Amino acid sequence: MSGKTYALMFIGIILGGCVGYGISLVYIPEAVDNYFPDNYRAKFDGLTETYRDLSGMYDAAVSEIDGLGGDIADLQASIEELQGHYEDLTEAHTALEGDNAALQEAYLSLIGEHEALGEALNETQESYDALLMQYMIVTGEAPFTPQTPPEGTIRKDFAWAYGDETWAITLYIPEHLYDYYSNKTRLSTADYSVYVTHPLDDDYISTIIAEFHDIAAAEGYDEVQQVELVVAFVQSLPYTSDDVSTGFDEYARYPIETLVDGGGDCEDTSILTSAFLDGMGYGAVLFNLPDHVAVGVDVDHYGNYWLHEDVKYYYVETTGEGWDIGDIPEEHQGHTAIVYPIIPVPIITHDWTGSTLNHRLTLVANIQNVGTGDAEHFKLLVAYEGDGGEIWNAVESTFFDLAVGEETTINLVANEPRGVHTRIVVRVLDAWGNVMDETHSAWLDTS
Ligand SMILES: [Ca+2]
Ligand SMILES: [Ca+2]
Repeated sequence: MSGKTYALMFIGIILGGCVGYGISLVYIPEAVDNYFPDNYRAKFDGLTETYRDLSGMYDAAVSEIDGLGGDIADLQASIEELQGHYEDLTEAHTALEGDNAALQEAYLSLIGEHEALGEALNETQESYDALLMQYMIVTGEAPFTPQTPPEGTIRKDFAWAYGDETWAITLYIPEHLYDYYSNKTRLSTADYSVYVTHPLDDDYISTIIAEFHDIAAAEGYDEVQQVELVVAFVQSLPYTSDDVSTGFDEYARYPIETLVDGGGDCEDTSILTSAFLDGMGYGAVLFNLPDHVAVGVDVDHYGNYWLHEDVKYYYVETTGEGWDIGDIPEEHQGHTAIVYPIIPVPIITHDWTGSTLNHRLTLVANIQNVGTGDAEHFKLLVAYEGDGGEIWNAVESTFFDLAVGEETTINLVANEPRGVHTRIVVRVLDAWGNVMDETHSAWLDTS
């Protein structure tokens, strides 16, 4: 054998030894134990354990991540679905907005049409009323079935001439007012102002005055022309004497009655005229003349007037057409007039019973205020009257007040005069001693 061969054999023996030793370390733990100290083995085992734990945790984390990935995919799908819904809703909302705008436009256009129709209706109504009035003026009668008046009212159409024109108004007079006034007991007074100052009709009278004001405003009338317009209206009402229309004479009508009845005689038309003029704010009075009643008005005019408390009240004739302010019909000229202002006044009525015992009269009187103003400091008087007008044994009550619509009972005792021809007289006196109401017994002869 050569040297080279020996060398190679020697290297082979060394390599084989090394490999054998390495194999013994891997496959025989005792070999490792023998080779490495104890604490290294324990550390190795601990690390191996830790590695296994971490590996388990890693696997669990991976599986969890997989699970979360699934959830994320689900959420993504939900988001996409909601996105789709949102887009659908947006589209629907836009469509509805469009519809709403179209409806709004249609609504506005309908409102416009409604207003135009309302206006056209009013114009038609006015034309109809005007035509009806013209027809009535020409023929003196109503041509068509008149429109149904509002419930509880009485329709009255009036037409009258003033200032080269014919004017027309239609009144719907509340039935309850007419019923109230026409059923009211007539007052025994020559002061017709209470028919004007009664308050129940004031609001309704104002609505008629508003119609006069409309005409006056449109025509630019001054004060005198406004009075003339109203006077011409009343003068155009037909004259109806009381005994023909009511069955008895001197039946005074409240303004509403004269309007519904369509006319009256002098006190009725004077009451109506003064109600209008007073309501319009003019100073107005009533004139009582022999067998006649007229109105006085405080305007700047010329002609006949009566002075009352330093104010000139120009005469206004309310019956018959064509009388100007200040004109007095011939038959009423040259008389004295009693002037009644249009102010609320008490109107007193009374009745009584009396009994006489031992020449002493016991009187029980019932007194009522049927006027429009309160009675203050009034007195009751009882006495015996001789046929020459002498007054015997007068007895007066203490003062009493009586508000509008109230009544009271008063007892008085008076001595009967002996052996005379006499009658009992009972008077209600105002605070100044004026006789407001008076009644008498029949004539009798005392013992
Ligand atoms: Ca009145
Ligand atoms: Ca009358």
